[in-house]
Amino acid sequence: MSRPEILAVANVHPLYLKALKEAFVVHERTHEGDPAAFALLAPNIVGIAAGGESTVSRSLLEQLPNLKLVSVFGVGYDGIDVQAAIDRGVMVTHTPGVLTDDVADLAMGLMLAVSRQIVQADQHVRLGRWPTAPLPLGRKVSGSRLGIVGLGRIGAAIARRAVAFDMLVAYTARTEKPATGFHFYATVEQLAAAVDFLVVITPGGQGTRHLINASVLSALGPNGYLINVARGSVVDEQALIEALQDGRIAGAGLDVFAAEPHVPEALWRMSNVVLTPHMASATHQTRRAMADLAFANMQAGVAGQPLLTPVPECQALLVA
Ligand code: NAP
Ligand code: 8YV
Repeated sequence: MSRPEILAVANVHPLYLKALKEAFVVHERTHEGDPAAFALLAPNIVGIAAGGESTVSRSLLEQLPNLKLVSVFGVGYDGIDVQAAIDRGVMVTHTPGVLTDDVADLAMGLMLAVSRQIVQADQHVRLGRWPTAPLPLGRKVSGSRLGIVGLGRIGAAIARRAVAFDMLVAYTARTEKPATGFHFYATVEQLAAAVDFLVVITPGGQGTRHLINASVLSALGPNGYLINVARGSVVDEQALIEALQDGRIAGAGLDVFAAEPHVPEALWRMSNVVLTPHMASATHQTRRAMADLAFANMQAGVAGQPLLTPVPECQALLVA
């Protein structure tokens, strides 16, 4: 029996691709590389494999008359036109939960790295400066005030870690969560004004675009640190660079950027900034779990079986 055919768009992780290739015929970015061949094979495509940073547009979806699902390797799916998929009866799945711990760990790591100057301290030792010059003092994390923008799965995991650091946790989200016992602020600006560290962990997309703007950064203030492990689009990057240059905030820990993999050179030069290449979920264990879940969703969707983790918009459809 012939194997079902899948289209892999840009940014699909190799572990996920490997699993797919064992079960399906995988066309890798054929729509970009060979449009003529793609036009011929498009009616055969039943699944799209994507990553958290992939784009799946309405126009691509419209070219695939027999598509059943888009299975995203990642919890964020802001690059997928979910409404266009739903309009065509196509389901979208993602990988929530399995990466929560890793992302929360990296958020804590960035907070510690930037405030305790771990990167500069390492250079201080390696460059042989220890015998001759003291390292400037850092900033205490334990017992300080943490503001979390987005108290979902990952935000809550960051809060649990912060409680163990005796931090005073507050948050903002679309909805208040009284059961958490943490103080809720209705706006990001109010939250920023009340904390020492502001950690951003919302989805990307239009709903959160530039949620962190110049006013929020000014409210965070010259002793405040911004940590972004969400999406680059959530922060106005130019406003952030200016706030750092002017000393309007103390520093930043950034895992995500507006135009990845390109990071503004202005940020490279700043010693009060720690930069990582969108790697919050990049451990062997978690990437394996993400690949397994994305693959299981693809298998289920192609076979017409119940999906393991449809995105909330599609869950709502399945329930209705
Ligand atoms: P989640 O459980 O859906 O949580 C999202 C949270 O964001 C919710 O608390 C939600 O509020 C809040 N939110 C949404 N829109 C908002 C807005 N306009 N203003 C304020 N808060 C808003 O998702 P998750 O599993 O924690 O993942 C969150 C995001 O992290 C992903 O979508 C992805 O973009 C990012 N991420 C990044 C990496 C990385 O490698 N750096 C890895 C994984 C995930 P409500 O609770 O009120 O709905
Ligand atoms: C991944 C992510 O790096 O899950 C997400 O939303 O941003 C990360 O876990 C990405 O999805 C890999 O494609």
